[in-house]
Formats: sequence, C-alpha cells, structure tokens
Amino acid sequence: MGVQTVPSPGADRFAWWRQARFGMFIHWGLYAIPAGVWKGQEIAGIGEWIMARVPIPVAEYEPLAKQLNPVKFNARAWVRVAKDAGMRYIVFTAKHHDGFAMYNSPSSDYDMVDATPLHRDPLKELADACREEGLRLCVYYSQAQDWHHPDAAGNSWDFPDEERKDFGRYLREKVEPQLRELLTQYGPIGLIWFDTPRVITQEQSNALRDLVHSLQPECLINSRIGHGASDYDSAGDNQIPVCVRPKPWETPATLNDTWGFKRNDDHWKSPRTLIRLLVDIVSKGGNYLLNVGPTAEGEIPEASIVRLHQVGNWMRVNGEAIYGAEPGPFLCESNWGAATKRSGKLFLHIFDWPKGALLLRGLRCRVRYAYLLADPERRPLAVTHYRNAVLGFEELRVALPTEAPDANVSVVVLEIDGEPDADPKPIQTPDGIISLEACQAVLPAPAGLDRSGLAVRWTEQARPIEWEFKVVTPGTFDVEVWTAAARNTVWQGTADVSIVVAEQQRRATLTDKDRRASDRSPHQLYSVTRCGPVRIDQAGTAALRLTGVSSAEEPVPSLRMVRLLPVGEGA
Ligand code: JFZ
Repeated sequence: MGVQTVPSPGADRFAWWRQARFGMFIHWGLYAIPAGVWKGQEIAGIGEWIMARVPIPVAEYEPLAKQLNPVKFNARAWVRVAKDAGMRYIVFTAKHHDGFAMYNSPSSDYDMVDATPLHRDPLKELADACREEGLRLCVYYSQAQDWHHPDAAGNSWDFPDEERKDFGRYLREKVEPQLRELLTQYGPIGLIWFDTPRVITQEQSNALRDLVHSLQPECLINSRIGHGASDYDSAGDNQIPVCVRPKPWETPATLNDTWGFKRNDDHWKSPRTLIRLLVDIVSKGGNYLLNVGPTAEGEIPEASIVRLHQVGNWMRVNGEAIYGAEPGPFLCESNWGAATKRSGKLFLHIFDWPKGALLLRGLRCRVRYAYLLADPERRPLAVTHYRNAVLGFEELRVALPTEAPDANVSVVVLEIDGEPDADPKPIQTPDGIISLEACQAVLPAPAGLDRSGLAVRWTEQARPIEWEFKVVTPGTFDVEVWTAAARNTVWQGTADVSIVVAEQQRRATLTDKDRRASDRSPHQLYSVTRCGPVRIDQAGTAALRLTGVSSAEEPVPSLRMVRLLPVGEGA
C-alpha cells in the first residue's frame, strides 16, 4: 500500500459542501436505451439495474453502445436545470455497475468516445458547463460492481465461477486507471461518490482513498467506498435519519422510483414533498442529493425539470435558510416543521400554517426580532416569551398572519442573541401529543442507535428503555410503539413489549400490520403497535419505561419511538 496521503489538515474541505446543501445526482448510461423494457417486457426495479434484473449477457448488452447517440445532449442546459433548482453541485455517473464509461476513458474502449456514434465526452462538456455556471463537478464511480469485467463483483450470469475472479486485477486494470483519468482530465472534482463496496477489502478501500487524495487532496469521498475510508456518510437511498446527525451526511434521493431513466415510471414526487424533504434533511445536518435520469436522446425528462423549477422558486425566496445553514436546536422532528440556523438567526420552516400563532415549547433563546423570510419589508412579528415555572420550560409564541406566504413551506426568521438551544426532555406539544423518540431515551447496553437514529438490539437483555418527559395537560392517552418496517418484507417474528407509565403497566405483542409512511418521507415505512390506554393525572415530569422481550431468534425491528395520543376527556 502506498504512503497514505491525507488532505491538508487545516483546510475546511467541507466548506463548499455545507454551503451548497443541495446537489443534482445524474444517472445516465446505456440503460437509458431499454429504459425499463427488455424484449417487450417491463422489467421491475430501478432502471440502471436492468442488465442484472433480466439478466442480460454482456454479449447482448455491449451492442447498446452503438445505439447511444444522444444528439439532444446539451451539458449547459443540464447544468442550468440544476442551477435553476438551487442546486450547487452535480454528481455524474462516470461508470455505473454495467461497466460502461460515460466519459472519455483512454484505458478502455468501452466508453462514450470509442464505442458510441456520439464520439464526444459528456463529462468534459459538463465540466466546462459547471465552470461557466459556477457549479461544482463531482463524479459517481462503481468501484466494486462491474458487470462487464470478468474479475469484478456482480455479474454471476456471464462469470459464475467466483473462484476464477481476481478482484485485485480488476482494480489494477480498470478502477485505478479510470480514477486517475477522472481526477486528472476534468479539473477539480468536488467529491467521488463510490457505491456498493461488496467484496472490496479494508486495504483496497484505503488504497483507493489514498489514490484519490494523492491526486486531489480536497476531493471528498463518500461512505460507500467501504470500510470507513471516507469523509462523509451516504444514507441509504431515499433514507433520512429521524434526528440530527452531527457528522457530515447526505441523502441520495430519486424524483420518482428509479435512478436511471424508465419510460413508464411516472411516480413523481410533488414539489411540496421535495421542498419538505430538502428542509427536513438540512434541519438534521445533511445534504440533499436529488437525482435526474436523462433519456437516451440526452434530455432530462420534462416532469423532472418542472418539479425542480418549482423547488428553485422556493429556494429563490428562502435560500438563506438552506445555504450554509446548520441544524436548529431541536434534536428530533417537530410536528410544526423544522428549524435551521445561521449565525444570529434561527429559521423556523413551518409546514402546516397554524391559526393565529406558532407555539414553541422548550426553545431557549432570546428573540430580538422576528419576520417572515418571504416579506421583503421584514415587517415585525409579535413574539411573546412565557416561562412555565411549574414545569420548568420556556414557551415562545410567534403571532402569524392568516395567510401562509408559501403553500408548501413558510419560513419565520428569529433574530436571536447567542446560540439557541432546546430543552433535552420531550415536552407534550400543544396538540396534546407526547412523542418519545429513541434518540431521547436512556438506552441500556447492548441497545444503541443506528445511523438513522433508531434503537437497535433493544430487546436482547429485556432491560427497560426509559424516558423522562413533561406533561402539560394530564388526561388519558393511547400508547403507540413505532418500529421500522422494510418496504418489501413483512416482519414475521413476535416480540412482547411492556409499558410502564404513571404506575400503570400495559402489554402488547409487536405486529407489522398497521403500517404507516413517515409524514416526512414516502419511502420510510413504520409499523405501529398500540398498547394503551393509560391515564396521567398530574401535570409535571413523568417517566415511561418500555421493555421488549423478543421470543424469536430473528432480530426485532428497530425502534423509532413511543407516542402518547390524548383520547377522550382531559385531552
Ligand atoms: C446503489 C446503486 O446500486 C443504484 O443503482 C443507485 O446508483 C444508488 C444511488 O446506489 O443502490 C444502493 C446502494 C446502497 C444502498 C441502497 C441502494 N443502501 O446502502 O441502502
């Protein structure tokens, strides 16, 4: 292994990343030609995986290159779509799992210049356009899977004998030369987006990291290089953690349900969903890497352009609350929306406009002035501070006009003194709900939080998870236990849970029947088990203990939260 090259320690390599917050992912490749259909059959799944889904032998897939003649490709137009949306960087698939180089790769004939009738280098044209439009160019590279190379991972239909594969030879013959090309032919590369590390070893991941940093020390590397040899974390596709994550991370996300273009995937997210996802991600400390899948003709689908333009309209008014913004003081999601901050300002992104005023409990900061970010005159909003001495928390009331300035997300700016912080203990919200998130609990070992902020291994020792929280309005509450649900599988195990709160014990068996999508992201599913009701007679600080006892070998679903919902009188 060569001498390890570390980026210059003093420079803040993430400065541009934190400032940008919002980027465009571009999945473009030979797979845009079949576009989800092969020999007349609709092929399920994400479009760029069609070669593996059918599967299509290399001998049948390779000739697609001769059909790729994207005469409508216009790099400047693509970059302007990204810029118009408010995106500040582009991540382009230089080589995806199918092994085809979407750029001029001197080390391979299986590339845009040698194998297609276009004979142009799209990445060079994108690099020039990014430079002219002021966006940062980044590249995606599949370092382990390569369904064209006999020694790489992933193609078991042409190369079934795993024993004969020499992964190190594939790295030496293809990956290292191509990474050198990508890091020397196109100027500064903001980040390399590696993907699906599969069979790569720690040593090999480290060697790729060192190669990248030897050529461009400032180039960021995502976590899918494998084995922690990275600068930041890529969440799962369309996955968003449920709470603030302090280290740099991003959500890679689709506009519909595929990365590569599919002619029949019209399941587009609305502008409201996209804007709220952007806000949610930035409020938790992440970047939003939102994908477009151009057609074989070289055009970004109109349905993508229209939606991205509407996101851009929102960014043109509210970008100050996103660019360079950090998470607000709230560790977990708030039912009114989300908060971001920049020095001296706290931005409250309100999703559903309340009647008359916004009530915030537990926010500890002195507000000097408040106004609507969409108001060019910055007319003042009346702010009242209350201190609930009995329960020991601050309440802030921000008077609001009747009409929300924006139909999707409206931003209230609080000019504040010092740093804002929030009461660490969950407080019953004005709607009477008490949300107890796993990340707010005391978790006994071996229970801990996964990278999404959900509790894992929480039933292995049958030791209680405990919350302390503040009850403002006593009453009777239904109890819900929220566990993670996988999109395509139903959990068959059983786990008994017991809840103890206000000297009452309730029991239930976790089920996977009542499934609900997160109200923040259509891709995140949860299973809800009810085990109530319980009565809480006193306002004040209360405690809830949740104990799970799994009766099956299989792992119990991760725990998202326990919610107490007011029912009937006293709610
Ligand atoms: C990978 C690719 O296979 C896919 O084609 C696309 O490029 C996507 C952005 O990345 O798919 C993954 C890889 C990892 C996870 C999910 C999808 N993951 O870790 O959850």
